[in-house]
Amino acid sequence: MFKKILVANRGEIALRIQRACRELGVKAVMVYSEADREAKYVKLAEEAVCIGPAPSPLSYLNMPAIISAAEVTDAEAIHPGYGFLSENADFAERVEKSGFQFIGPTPESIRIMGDKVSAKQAMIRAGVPCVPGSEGELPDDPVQIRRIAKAVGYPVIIKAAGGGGGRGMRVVHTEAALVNAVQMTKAEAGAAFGNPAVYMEKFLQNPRHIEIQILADKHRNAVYLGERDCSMQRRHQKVIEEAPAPGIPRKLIERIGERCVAACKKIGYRGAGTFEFLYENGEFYFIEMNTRVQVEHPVTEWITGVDIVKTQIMVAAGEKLPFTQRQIEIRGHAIECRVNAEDPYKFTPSPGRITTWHAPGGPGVRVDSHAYTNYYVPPNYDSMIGKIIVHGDTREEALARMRTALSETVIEGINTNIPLHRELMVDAKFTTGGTNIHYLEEWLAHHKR
Ligand code: MV4
Repeated sequence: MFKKILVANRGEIALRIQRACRELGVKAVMVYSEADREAKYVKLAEEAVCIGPAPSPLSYLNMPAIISAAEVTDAEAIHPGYGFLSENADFAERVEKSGFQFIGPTPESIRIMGDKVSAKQAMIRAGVPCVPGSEGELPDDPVQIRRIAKAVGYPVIIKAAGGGGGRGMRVVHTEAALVNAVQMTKAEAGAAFGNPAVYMEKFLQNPRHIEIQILADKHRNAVYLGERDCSMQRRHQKVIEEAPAPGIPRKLIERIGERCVAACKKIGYRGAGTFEFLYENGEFYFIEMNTRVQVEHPVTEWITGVDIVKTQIMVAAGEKLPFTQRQIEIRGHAIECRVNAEDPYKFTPSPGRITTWHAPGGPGVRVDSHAYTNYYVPPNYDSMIGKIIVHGDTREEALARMRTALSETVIEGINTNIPLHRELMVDAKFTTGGTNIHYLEEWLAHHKR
């Protein structure tokens, strides 16, 4: 096992990784920007290094500053968390060329999954079902583009190979609009991602967003840890996640989970990863793979009993996965509410000083947050200030626990989306389960204030 790890992130995930290090008896070096001097995990740290000013390009995205911090503190490995440099293949490569272990997959895996065309081709080869569409990048020839769309069937969606997470996509309903839409998406993709390549898929109208969590070691062992339902989202930002996904037969999850595991083994994947699927009419369609630990990992930790962050560190150190697929059992139901510093209905950011912070507690309640009374939420970063996660034997018990937890939560001094969560936890459609990716935005449109 490593003696010392550098945590190249901020906020609640920096604290989460620090906790995993403590449990493993590994020293954690925290890095921080000038805006994060007062962060809890910096105060709790035995070692912390300032890596630059508040703007993330100068600090959390500053590769030389982060690698230098690892060098001066004699860290052996770097955990990138999520966001920032976590899915940057060049960073992973520079980390390894500097003699450190990157806690994540190989740069090659990150690069393949970062290009959505090569990711899809890898998944098709590995037997993972994908959305029907163009085989690879779209050609320039309008005649061929029309022929492909006709074969796929309208509506279609044009997606940038360099996009992902909802960036660089366009839905096309008619042949008349097709070629122009392709050209526009290509131009935007070239400007935004430095890669004009686009591909085409059948546009699924009312899918759910279901993802499969996997963990793999360096010895070609891999397991899936069930699924998460992340359909409750607004503008591609997840708001509520839960596991298991309501109403999806276990047999279907097992089938797709086994496909994901086989794909991991085939491509030599290692570390934590997530296969994102659209789920419609009883079928799974792969769309993207995330090569990092995700915000919503705690719901999976709770239904499986697996510590995903500790396991990431163990497999990066070369250890074998400490469990087999047969030992993974799904128990109960978990729900996560993301707590954002924002207006709950207008969604404008609400940074500033938290004057009161009362976190909820009791049976089946977990709070992952770096915030505390008198903590100043800096305006420079993402508005998520923490997560409330609950577990129950059943979904109904988990919902009741979340309602109780939200009723206990007091955050004053800034606006948060807690009032929105309180309303959603008693919404008839959400509490029934199985809402699709459009539900939250439709709900918000009908609950204007
Ligand atoms: C789609 C789709 C419908 N059909 N692809 C958006 C984020 C990116 N990961 C993929 N996205 C979508 N791809 C096909 N072929 C609809 C979406 C989509 C979406 C997906 C997951 C969660 C929320 C979403 C919101 C709008 C659109």
